[in-house]
Amino acid sequence: MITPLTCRNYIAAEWVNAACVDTLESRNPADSREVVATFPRSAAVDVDNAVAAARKGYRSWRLVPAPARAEYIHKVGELLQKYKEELAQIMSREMGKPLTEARGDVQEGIDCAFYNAGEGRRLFGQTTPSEMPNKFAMTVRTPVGVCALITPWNFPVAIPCWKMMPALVCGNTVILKPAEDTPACATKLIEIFAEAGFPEGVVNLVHGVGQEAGKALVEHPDVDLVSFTGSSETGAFVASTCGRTHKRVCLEMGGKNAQIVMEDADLELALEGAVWGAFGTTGQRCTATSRLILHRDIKEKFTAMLKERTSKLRLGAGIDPNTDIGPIINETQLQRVRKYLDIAREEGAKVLIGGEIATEGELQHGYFFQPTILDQVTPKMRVACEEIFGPVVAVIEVSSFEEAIAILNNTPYGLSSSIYTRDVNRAFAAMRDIEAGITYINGPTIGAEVHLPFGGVKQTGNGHREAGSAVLDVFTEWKTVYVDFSGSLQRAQIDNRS
Ligand code: UN1
Repeated sequence: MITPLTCRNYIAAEWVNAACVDTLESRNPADSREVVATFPRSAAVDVDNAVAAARKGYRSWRLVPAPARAEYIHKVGELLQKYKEELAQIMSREMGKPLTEARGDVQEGIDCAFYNAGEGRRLFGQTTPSEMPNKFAMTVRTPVGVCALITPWNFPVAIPCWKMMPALVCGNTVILKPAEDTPACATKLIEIFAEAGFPEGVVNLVHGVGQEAGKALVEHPDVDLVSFTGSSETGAFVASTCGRTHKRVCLEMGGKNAQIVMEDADLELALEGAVWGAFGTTGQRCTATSRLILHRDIKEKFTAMLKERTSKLRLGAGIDPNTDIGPIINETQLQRVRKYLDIAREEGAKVLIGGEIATEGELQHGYFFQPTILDQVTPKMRVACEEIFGPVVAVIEVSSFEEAIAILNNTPYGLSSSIYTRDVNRAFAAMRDIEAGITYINGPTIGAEVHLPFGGVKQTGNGHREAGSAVLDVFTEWKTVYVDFSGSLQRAQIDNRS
């Protein structure tokens, strides 16, 4: 057993204890006997301290030229490269994903660093003609202020990076409140930010429980912006609180992503996409494929192929190089997935493979669920509508392209989507008609890249996008500037034309 890491808060460039001595633990989901880290149960007073530090830091950070701010981000990118393996090992133990995926998660953070570092020399505004002679008009981006960033456990490095890096390059200061399940990942990540030498108060970390530290941050009157990735229920609370307290808010919530496989698709390719999209990261991505919409002409063949391929997947600890599928994050989530299987059976879905908690050998010590295919699912069943967030995929049969698109769209969510077809006309029609923030043609629903907008329509989000240059609209305010060099008063909105 490795000694658990003792995590502390990071406020005003110091590692500090929380006011309350209570601590909580994160455990290895592949072997719940192992404590990975202990972390403080921060209260409103700790949040107050972090917000005060971030406010103080903001006064000078906003005035640091953006290219100089970007150099810190670049340094974080280099340090992430240096500590990549160490971070990936911690992540595999604390969150459970296979090492190859954990390295990919850190790499996403590295890519995000170098992309956002480049933004320091862009942050473009516009210039445009004025109605008046000898008058100049332009727009500039200005920071929003103190940003509370509330992040989930499923991408414990990449998602904090997505939020912190653009926020910082735009001149904001940040308080990260990471998920309770992954405090060690957050601590290691913030150690890297500390090593990069950001000025005091620019980067802050507050551990704790969502209902306590998270809630206090969202309600805090001196927080200007909340960026949240997580469940729809918590997102609704965040949205309403931010509405009431007049904060800017960016939400990234649930998904019920589907992959369509048409009768003309390359079935081997679609199969690999389905397996990776549904069972990669144990189905615990908000982009995971949780519905497979199959054309009736290939449905029997494709589900047989899928069953065969799924039967070969090996469950195990993330740090074991033979593992294809890691554990579910914790007992609560494991039981939630199991309950959905009860619901599926009651609703009349057929369990083609899997469907149970895995308990053989070493697996009994962890939170493992067998990769599961549900057949004969109809669009109205709860398992076809609700986000499960586990290795469970629901198969729905359709008779036409139009029906496939209609069923894909028949969900309150709209994050990711995919269609496998060789017909270029259908591919373009799908691109146009699918209601989702992301559509893949002949690729799985997972695997978004950091330089493109990430986010969803309908109940997945609130109209914002993360990543790419679109995220700048979250972390900056537009300022419109008019410069009148005529030397005389020019009155706008006066019309002398008769
Ligand atoms: C998430 O699950 O919240 O597109 C993020 C993907 C990853 C990010 C997933 N790049 O699958």
